Amino acid sequence: MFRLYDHLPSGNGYKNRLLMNQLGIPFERVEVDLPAGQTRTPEFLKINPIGRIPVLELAPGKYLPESNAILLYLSEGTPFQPDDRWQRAQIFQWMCFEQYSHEPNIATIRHWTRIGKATEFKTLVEMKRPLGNHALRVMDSHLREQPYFVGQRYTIADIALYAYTHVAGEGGFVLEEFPSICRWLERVREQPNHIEITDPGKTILFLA
Ligand SMILES: N[C@@H](CCC(=O)N[C@@H](CS)C(=O)NCC(=O)O)C(=O)O
Repeated sequence: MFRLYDHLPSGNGYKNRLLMNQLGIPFERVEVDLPAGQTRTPEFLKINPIGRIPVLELAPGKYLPESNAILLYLSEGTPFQPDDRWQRAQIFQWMCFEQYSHEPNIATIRHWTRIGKATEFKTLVEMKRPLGNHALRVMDSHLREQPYFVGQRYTIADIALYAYTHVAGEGGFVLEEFPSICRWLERVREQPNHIEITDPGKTILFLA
């Protein structure tokens, strides 16, 4: 059975949990205690030298880190990743956007807010918030014309972007200002076998 090294509040981990649920792939979630520093222990660094979750263990000792690489791996040959070359390239395009323009600005502010450090990181928050809002504007304008990010249907591009967008309010982003995003969030929530970010599934603890 696949194992996902994960941390429940993580949007990156959630992308992979959500897809595996929607594909009906059984997996065991290994909860890694980030606040306790477990990602930086020698035991975890053997799993991912970068010291970050999520990591998918495909077979004993065979590890794949990076949430979007995991999405690509799991969705190959399924309706979540089209065969069409142009559509696949557009999926990669949105995933790069997510990692470069969206997650670093929206997920970080959400994280600092959740752990009560938004004031301590005030300068960074002030720098990142307009960049996060810009990313949301880009998404909203794209979704004004289309129901999903690529090919008029739900794909891993939507999963990659849904993860931190739907909880952006936890970082003080005002999603109501982006009506096309709000309608898209609803469409994503209505997909079969959708799970919430708070759903732990079958979980064991990482012991290090
Ligand atoms: N690009 C990576 C980012 C992974 C990442 O930033 N993980 C965070 C949690 S969301 C983490 O493990 N932080 C722990 C640490 O830095 O020690 C991905 O998409 O998987």
